[in-house]
Amino acid sequence: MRKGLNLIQWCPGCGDFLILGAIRKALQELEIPKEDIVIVSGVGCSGKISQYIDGYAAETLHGRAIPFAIGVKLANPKTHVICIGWDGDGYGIGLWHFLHACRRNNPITYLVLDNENYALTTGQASSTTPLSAKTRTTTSGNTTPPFNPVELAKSAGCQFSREATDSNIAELKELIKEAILFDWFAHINIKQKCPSWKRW
Ligand SMILES: Cc1ncc(C[n+]2csc(CCOP(=O)(O)OP(=O)(O)O)c2C)c(N)n1
Ligand code: SF4
Ligand SMILES: [Mg+2]
Repeated sequence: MRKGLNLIQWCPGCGDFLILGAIRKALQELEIPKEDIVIVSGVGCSGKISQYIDGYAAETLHGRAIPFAIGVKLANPKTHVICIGWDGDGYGIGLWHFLHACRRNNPITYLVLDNENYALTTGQASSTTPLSAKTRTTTSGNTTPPFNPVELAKSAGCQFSREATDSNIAELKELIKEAILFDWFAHINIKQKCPSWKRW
């Protein structure tokens, strides 16, 4: 795929810019040859993020990035497969893939950009929207309790599941490096700024 032809079209102030920077820097510091990197993304505002990172890229379907990523890893176990998802993508429509990957301990890195809403489709409530938050689908305040992705992952058997934020990029970069070097399924839930829709 020819890269660099797709301009980034995220809103000003979006946390995706910082997270992209942290992923790029982590890979650079680990000195992994780009031929050994496969970035697999699902669908969300930054679904094209796989095209902005040096390495092979696959932009897959909403909620279906994990099975695709596992397939890549099975076909070529030497590659570092980094799967990128979002709260609606990975904790909503694709939730069961996440839980089974935790249970099976498939050796991929799974980064979830959690802005606590369905941003690309204009700000509906997701599985991580806090109680009382007003969204396009919870106009009087959310009454459905969110789940905690890290606790959920651990309860499904995940041995590496951490919480991070786009407010501390140095820490996030180090955590991403740790996750990539972990031999089995490694999950990071990254709390992400979304100034356009997340107003809580
Ligand atoms: C199978 C399927 N269902 C629904 C959609 C529509 N859709 C596109 S993005 C999206 C939600 C995105 O929310 P999230 O995954 O949290 O990513 P964000 O945009 O917040 O970064 C939905 C429902 C789709 N693309 N494919
Ligand atoms: S809607 Fe939110 S997540 Fe999407 S690009 Fe804008 S700020 Fe980023
Ligand atoms: Mg989201």
